[in-house]
Amino acid sequence: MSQTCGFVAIVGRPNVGKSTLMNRILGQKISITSRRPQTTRHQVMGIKTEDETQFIYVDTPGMHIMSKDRNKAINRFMNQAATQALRDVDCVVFIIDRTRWTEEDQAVLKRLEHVKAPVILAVNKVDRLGEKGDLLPWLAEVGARRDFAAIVPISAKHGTQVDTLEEEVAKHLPESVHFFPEDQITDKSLRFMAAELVREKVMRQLGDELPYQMTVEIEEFRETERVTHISALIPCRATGAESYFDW
Ligand SMILES: Nc1nc2c(ncn2[C@@H]2O[C@H](COP(=O)(O)OP(=O)(O)OP(=O)(O)O)[C@@H](O)[C@H]2O)c(=O)[nH]1
Ligand SMILES: [Mg+2]
Repeated sequence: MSQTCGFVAIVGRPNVGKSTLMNRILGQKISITSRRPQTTRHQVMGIKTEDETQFIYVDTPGMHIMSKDRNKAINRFMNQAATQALRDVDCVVFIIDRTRWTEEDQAVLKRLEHVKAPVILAVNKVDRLGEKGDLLPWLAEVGARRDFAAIVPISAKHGTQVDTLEEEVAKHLPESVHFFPEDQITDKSLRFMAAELVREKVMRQLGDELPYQMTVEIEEFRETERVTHISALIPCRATGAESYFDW
């Protein structure tokens, strides 16, 4: 049997569950998640190889409407990262949060207008759907907004129907040799993952006290035979300290 392999962009507004979905599909934490919007800042690849099929998922920062606030540079950077992921992909998974359609979802849909690759709509967080009867009419309504290749209600958190979504994605992967070795699961280094995990813990533990202008720099990453020594610096921007950050 011939091999198939392709890139699959996971897009949507902040906080809809893109990274949770990628981790669920991969069966491990590749991309950090939190209750706060704008958790993902960089594109992260999650690679899944099953027999002759290789899926290369690209988790993206949430696309959002840019405000004229102090975070302008990072907003622009994150939107660009998300848009770039749409070039040359074989399939797009567009995620929304249940039946809550916002201006930002509309903006993402607009950005998908020129995308030639098939777009699958994943209606996420159905585990938290209040009125289950609202779903069917909503699927019909949202389905009229674009010619989606498929519409799949899922719960990324609990895994509901995620296998159905993967089957839909697999239909659009072209015949190709695999780009990555079978056992590789991401394009990111251990050092990057360490920084991301620290950032996730800070975001989760500090909640509302956390300033958005926070980053993590790994100062030491030293692997010895049994222990890896990691030290991280967590700069937080105070007023007047803008120049410290390159974003
Ligand atoms: N109940 C429920 N919660 C979910 C589901 N999927 C994601 N979440 C929660 O939604 C929040 C946001 O999830 P993320 O995966 O970080 O969302 P994201 O789209 O990657 O967000 P950004 O990276 O900020 O754009 C987290 O608290 C998740 O636990 C789901 O299927 N059901
Ligand atoms: Mg994310």
